[in-house]
Amino acid sequence: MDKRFAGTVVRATGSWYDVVAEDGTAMRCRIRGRLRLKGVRSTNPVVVGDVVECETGDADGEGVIVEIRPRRNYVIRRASNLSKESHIIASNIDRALLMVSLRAPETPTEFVDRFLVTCEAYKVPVTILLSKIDLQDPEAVGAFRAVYEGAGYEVLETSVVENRGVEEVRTLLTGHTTLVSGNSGVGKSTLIQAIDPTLDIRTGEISESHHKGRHTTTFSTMYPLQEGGAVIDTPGIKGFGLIDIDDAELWHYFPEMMRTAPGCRFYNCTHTHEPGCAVVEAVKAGEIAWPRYESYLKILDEDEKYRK
Ligand SMILES: Nc1nc2c(ncn2[C@@H]2O[C@H](COP(=O)(O)OP(=O)(O)OP(=O)(O)O)[C@@H](O)[C@H]2O)c(=O)[nH]1
Ligand SMILES: [Mg+2]
Ligand SMILES: [Zn+2]
Repeated sequence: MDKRFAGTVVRATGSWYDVVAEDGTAMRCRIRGRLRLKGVRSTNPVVVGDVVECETGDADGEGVIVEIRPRRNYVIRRASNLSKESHIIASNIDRALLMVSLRAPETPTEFVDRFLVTCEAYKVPVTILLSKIDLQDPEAVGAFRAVYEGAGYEVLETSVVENRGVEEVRTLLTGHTTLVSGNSGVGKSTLIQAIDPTLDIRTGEISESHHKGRHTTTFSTMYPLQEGGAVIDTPGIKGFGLIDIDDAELWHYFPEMMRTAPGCRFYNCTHTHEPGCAVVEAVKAGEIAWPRYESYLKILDEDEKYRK
């Protein structure tokens, strides 16, 4: 291996990074201080999916990441509610798979909508995956599908215990780089393990009494798939705060509002109080789902205090 090489970050712990070079060799690397400074508003300057330049290291066999190549895209959230810092979940991905469970554990609607908004804003194609379908109430599943398919999203259903939908997900993943994200305990790692049983991934047990997921996956990891492509397993996230998205542009990231807004009387309509608002009319007529519009209003309202 040359002294300097390029590779992809396949595992990021915060203190060290596994980088796989183009020739397939893997090396554990650390980062140089100035990379930290560059990503000063981010809690994690180097993320899984990054293509980086490294130098082979010292006697201990570790490398040093000296440069991050420009990212094609990424998914980012506010590190915590009141923080000005951001956390990048992964970069250079072809698709995000948002795993949602309607119960055991329950993914809040607002979490789903915030994640979707971010994917729209950063131009990352996203597919919603309803997990643990064996545990769900069919009516709740139907209602969820109606809302999100109505907005224009593809919704898949899986049950790993009943082996339902797994083949469909395998097909979706093959040949691409996919980020799998969602709350803790929704079954991300279990599904990835089912997609490729040769992988060795730790999954969690949910305590029967209170259905609270334990955080099992602690580091983001990119796994190559046998049939081509790669999948990124991530630690479960609790909240999904938006960052760097202005109030005025928020509705651009709700595809159904984007389709309807050309009918509004005012070009700068915020779709809240204006007369002649086509979006509000569509909500009243049931053409735009109320929960989605409600999320829009909530995000406008709640995020205001964090954005200043
Ligand atoms: N009934 C049922 N249980 C499932 C299914 N998929 C996963 N589980 C269970 O859900 C629990 C959590 O699964 P994990 O795969 O560890 O969840 P995770 O999303 O990776 O969680 P974190 O790593 O904490 O983010 C485990 O006990 C799994 O056995 C499913 O399709 N049906
Ligand atoms: Mg996991
Ligand atoms: Zn309007």
